[in-house]
Amino acid sequence: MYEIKTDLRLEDIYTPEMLESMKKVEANRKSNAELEPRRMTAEEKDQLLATYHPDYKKSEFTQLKMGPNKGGDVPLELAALLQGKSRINPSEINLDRIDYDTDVLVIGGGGAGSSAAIEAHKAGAKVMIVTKLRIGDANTMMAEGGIQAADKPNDSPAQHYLDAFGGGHFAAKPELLKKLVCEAPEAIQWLNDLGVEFDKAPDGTMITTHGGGTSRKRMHAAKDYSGAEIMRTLRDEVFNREIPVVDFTAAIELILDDKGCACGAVLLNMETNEIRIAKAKTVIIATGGAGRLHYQGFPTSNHYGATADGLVLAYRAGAKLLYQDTLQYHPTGAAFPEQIFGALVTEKVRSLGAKLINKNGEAFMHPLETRDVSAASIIRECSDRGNGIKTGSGLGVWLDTPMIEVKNGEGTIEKRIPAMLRMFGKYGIDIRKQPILVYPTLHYQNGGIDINEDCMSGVKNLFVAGEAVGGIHGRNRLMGNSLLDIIVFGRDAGKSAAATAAGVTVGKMSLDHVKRFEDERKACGITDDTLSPKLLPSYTHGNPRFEAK
Ligand code: MEZ
Repeated sequence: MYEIKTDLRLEDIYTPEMLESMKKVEANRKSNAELEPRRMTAEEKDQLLATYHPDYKKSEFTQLKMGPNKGGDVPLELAALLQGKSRINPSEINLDRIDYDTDVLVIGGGGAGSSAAIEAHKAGAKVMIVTKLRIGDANTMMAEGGIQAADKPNDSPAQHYLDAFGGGHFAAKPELLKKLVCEAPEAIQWLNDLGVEFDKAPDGTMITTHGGGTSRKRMHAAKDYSGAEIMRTLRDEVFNREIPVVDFTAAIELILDDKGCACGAVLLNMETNEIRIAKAKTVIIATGGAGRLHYQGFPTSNHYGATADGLVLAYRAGAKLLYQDTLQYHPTGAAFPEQIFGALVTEKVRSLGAKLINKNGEAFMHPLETRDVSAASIIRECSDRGNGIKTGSGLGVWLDTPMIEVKNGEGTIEKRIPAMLRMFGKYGIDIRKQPILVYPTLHYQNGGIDINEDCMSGVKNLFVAGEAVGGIHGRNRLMGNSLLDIIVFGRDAGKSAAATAAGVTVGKMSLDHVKRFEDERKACGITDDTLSPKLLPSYTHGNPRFEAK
């Protein structure tokens, strides 16, 4: 039995206003637990999103002035980076001095990069991973609630497809989404065989739950440490295969050959500032998301290095982006206490039965609407409706965690969501007894680099996997489909990159595309000399070379 050790009394933790509101939540708990709030109609959802979802706030977006997506809308922060200034002067880089020579260069050491490296290695290619932090410092590690796959008798990939296609506003690229759902059962089996400790019933069948927008229980989990458990297993496999991993080394430009094919990267050693050159027959971008750009000032659930680097590298090399104007705000980021502001409160809390409650103790929405709808609904409750609860730095609504044990019995929280119990327990909050305060947090980049079915971008021999891809999920992603896409597309990118590499002879290596990009910047009158890729968030102090101007 987990104990919350604290000398704090509730009055030491919460404001009087919070305690007053908490009493109403407690008084209504039983009736709210029995209530089935109705689902919104399609029209209600559209109107809600248009009015309250951050993606619809026009003043936060601008049109790109240059590059393959010229004229397309992007968030202001991303525009500055996509049209930013290179960290190198191409004429100062000696491409004749090769530091690393490999068949497949994987940029990024998260779940997608590791899966890609494992499969490329299995296919017989010489492969290496470069990562600007350490292998496993990635959003994969931060994912909690689970991974989807339609592998139960009452389910099917077709059903999974319909859920995800609708949840993504019918905008997903059909061929990518089809691959995602059809290869999902095999992905789970692959992870299970590698050693992921999925939650299982005594007879060995996987325990599955619902997520927002799912019509069947298909969320497979390792308690609420699912991403960490998957990353642990993948990292072990990378190490077991003795795949070289170059830590603390960021890719700061791609290298193309004289035929315009990707053939390596300019690397920056983050500790010594030295430039290194990697030559490769094929390159895989698996650099993850962008939460640390803090779009619109939102806090984030993302890891420290999530700064959209791969999008910048690929864009400068000529690859098109898709849905670069759509972000996911996870409905339930921690809003209180301040020390964990923006941290992920897994959707699994709602899958297990906790409801979202306003300051008057009312369950104001169905807890398992899709994420964009849920986030917009919470924002509305806290803004125009005036039903939010004041926290130190803003507002939040209650997520009534004790309701989980009202519905499922004592012990459920410790057994199914121990990470949540511990995260709040550190601050004297026992989520078995007290509800928690939540508000949307920047969680996922729905858009990214456009790829074909073989995971290749618009630049030849440049493959992409994971959160850096755009189009798999459309304009909104369902819970558990990201841990799934890093495995499905990571593995496939690794296989495709290895197969392609077998037939590649690298031509003359060049950085002419970087020169051309700089010329285009000048021709378009771009005077903002923000350095990109960003590499680390702006609140980093220290080496000014890493900081955006
Ligand atoms: O897919 C996700 O983003 C995920 C599993 C997050 C969560 O709520 O746990």
